[in-house]
Amino acid sequence: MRYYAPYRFLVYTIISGICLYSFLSHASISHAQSITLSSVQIQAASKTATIGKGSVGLSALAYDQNNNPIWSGVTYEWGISSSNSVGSLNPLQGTISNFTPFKTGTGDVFVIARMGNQMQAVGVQMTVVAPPSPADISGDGKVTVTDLSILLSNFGRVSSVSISGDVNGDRRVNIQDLSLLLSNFGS
Ligand SMILES: [Ca+2]
Repeated sequence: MRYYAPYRFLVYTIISGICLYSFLSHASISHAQSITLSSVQIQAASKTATIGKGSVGLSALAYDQNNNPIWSGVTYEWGISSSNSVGSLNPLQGTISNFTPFKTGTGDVFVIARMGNQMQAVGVQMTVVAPPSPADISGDGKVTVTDLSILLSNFGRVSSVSISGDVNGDRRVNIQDLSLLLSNFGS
């Protein structure tokens, strides 16, 4: 049969293709089952939070042994060190959590990632600071002689717009502002 051989070759090719497809499918399933939860990382919008200025967004993501993100099958549980609670977390489950500061200091926010019977955890230190004092005219975070100097250079001025040195915001720089500045001096 002259035409039988090519036909048989075609059949073998198709069977080989099916076998290869089957092998590759099996291989990829085996790969999926062997994902290792190698690490979890926290991304923080900021590691410094100011009291009264809202919450800071945090997100967690788990990574496999090849440092690729694991997009599904991982649960996240958030927590904060209780010995120095400087804020609260909400929600306590899921990839996203918000840190709301309420006391100055530092605290460790952590997340525990779980996948099957595998577990990884990571922490990030959050620093909570007090809102800036209105007496900090120069905006350098402290009330110093620099601020006193600015206030005194504008002393007695009245304006319809904001004036540098107007600590209490009444559009005039006077003894009240000086008093406020001196009571916050050095802070
Ligand atoms: Ca004033």
